[in-house]
Amino acid sequence: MLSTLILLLAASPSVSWPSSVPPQSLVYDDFGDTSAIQLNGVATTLDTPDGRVLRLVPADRIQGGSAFYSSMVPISRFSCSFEFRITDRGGIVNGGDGFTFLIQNQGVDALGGLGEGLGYHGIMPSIAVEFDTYQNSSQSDPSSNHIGFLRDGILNHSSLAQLPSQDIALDLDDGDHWFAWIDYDGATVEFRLSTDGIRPKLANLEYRKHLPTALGASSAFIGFTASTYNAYENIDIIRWEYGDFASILAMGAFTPGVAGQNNVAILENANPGSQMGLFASLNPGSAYHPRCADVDLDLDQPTLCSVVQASSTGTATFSKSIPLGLAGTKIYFQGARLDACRVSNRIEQVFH
Ligand SMILES: [Ca+2]
Ligand SMILES: [Ca+2]
Repeated sequence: MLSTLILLLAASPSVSWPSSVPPQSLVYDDFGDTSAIQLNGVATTLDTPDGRVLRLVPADRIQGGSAFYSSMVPISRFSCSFEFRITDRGGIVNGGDGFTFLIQNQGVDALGGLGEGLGYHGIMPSIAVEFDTYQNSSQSDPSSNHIGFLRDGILNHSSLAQLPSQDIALDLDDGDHWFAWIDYDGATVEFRLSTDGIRPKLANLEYRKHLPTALGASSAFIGFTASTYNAYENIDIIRWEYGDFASILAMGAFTPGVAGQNNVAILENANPGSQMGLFASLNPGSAYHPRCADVDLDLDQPTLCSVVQASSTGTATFSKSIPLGLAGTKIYFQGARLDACRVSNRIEQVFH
């Protein structure tokens, strides 16, 4: 009977970015307004088929650019995500050199060494993730297409032996849209990557580090660096979001809790404007993993049965007509933000 309910209520999950700015967060759906961003070197904004993007470097020789949010932001815990696209690769080999997302406390105008330096070389103190599209033997690069953690302006993988890196099968500079997530829970930085906009269940890379100690402060500048040399490509950031890690979502029981009637459950403390999903199952899960909203629910065989957009005050209201046939059946529900790592408490509901 529940499966019938789920089919009736099913809605396709959609990836969406918040359209409003929650407190203490930054959300750039495009870069039409960069008044709060410091652009360094050749970094600029440009109208493209993706809208007005942040172009870190153009497809030309020996270029370097960086961009930082002008104000320091809290780094004790955070969730960051962005979309990027690398186009028109050319020059020697097949495009280069790549870019970094970094957290640094050198200054808002920081721009490091070009070419193999990714505009990052020498920036310290800092922690970065690299999107490296050119293999430099002098940096012990594992391939011409890899991601990795970097620190303190050092790019040499031999010197960074304790920091994880990973070859990527698809070319990062293949001209397609790519999506990245960097989450920090106060202990471990997790780095995820996908081409479909769906946040992967498992992190590509993890780096256990106390960032406030590494950065020398509980706040820092966040942004991007990029460079070219004799290989080049356009490197565009299309969207960017940074905010507090894992807001606590709270979902209450359905009211009036009567089968055959319309029932309402309210989920609070969601990110304003974000897409919230309601999941249902006949069984509770065996483990609780509150950091993986999109997949790791505390439900066994959960089904997404409703998607709503959170209000400007962070409330999502799920309204469901519960079939009479479900009277007396215990159903487990959980709310989750669909494009990030946020899940609510699990509720148990018996409709009378
Ligand atoms: Ca390289
Ligand atoms: Ca590298």
